[in-house]
Amino acid sequence: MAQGGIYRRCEEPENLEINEKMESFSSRKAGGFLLQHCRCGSNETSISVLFIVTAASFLLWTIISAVLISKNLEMSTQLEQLHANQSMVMTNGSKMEKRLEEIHSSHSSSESELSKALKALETKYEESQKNGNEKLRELSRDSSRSLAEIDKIEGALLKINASTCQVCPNGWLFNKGSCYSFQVKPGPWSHARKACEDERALLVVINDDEEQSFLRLHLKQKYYWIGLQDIETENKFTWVDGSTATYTKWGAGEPNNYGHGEDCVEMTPRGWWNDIPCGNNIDGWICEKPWSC
Ligand SMILES: [Ca+2]
Ligand SMILES: [Ca+2]
Ligand SMILES: [Ca+2]
Repeated sequence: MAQGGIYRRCEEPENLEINEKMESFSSRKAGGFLLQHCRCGSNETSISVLFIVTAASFLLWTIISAVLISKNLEMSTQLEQLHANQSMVMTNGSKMEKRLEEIHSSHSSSESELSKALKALETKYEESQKNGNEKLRELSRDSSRSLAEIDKIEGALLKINASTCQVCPNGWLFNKGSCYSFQVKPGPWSHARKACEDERALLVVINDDEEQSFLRLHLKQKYYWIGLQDIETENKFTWVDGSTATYTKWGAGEPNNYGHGEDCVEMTPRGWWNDIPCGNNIDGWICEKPWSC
């Protein structure tokens, strides 16, 4: 059809309008623009141009096809590469999943072992605690037995001492580690003091209310010298052992140092203390010495 159009344009110039339309139609195809410059050439020229156009079209088509094929191959290659990458990713994913499973399994195994070890430790601790408590009870029993044995030994020792020791001399009274002798022999304070010393004793030194109460029980309505005096310094009462009087049991208004002076102390039948002249001859005196075996 294109060739017919060209022939008509060259042979029938009067049909210019038709030819122009044909040229316009041909120009929309490959190489059509070349026909616009061949209005009145020879047939050979037209054929050559047509050949050139056809060759150029073919060449262009070939190039485009080659480019398309190349692009297609490149895309295929890329697609294959993507498939390969996807496979690799999937393979790696599977490996990672497997590794995670292994780690999880290992973790579960370790946790189980730790749990077992912890239970074993708890069991050992409970056993140790039980054994420790049993040992403590045993020690406590041993301690009780030892204390009982010590008590027995002490009792035996006391019996031995009682059989070999005389707690106080005959006629002396025992109280709280001391022996007391109530001597009913009239005489002054200095005589009483010497008489006690002759017995390896002292005129009684009354240290507290307990001792005072014990002595009061044995007065038998008599007056006795005790080891208290203020001979050296008026109103500074000291005991025969050199100690200062801290505990006292003075009667009402005593000590009053009455008359020409009163520097020695007696115990009245009711147990009260009274300062009187040291030279008075009263009923007697009380000696005291520590208990000894
Ligand atoms: Ca005493
Ligand atoms: Ca006095
Ligand atoms: Ca007096």
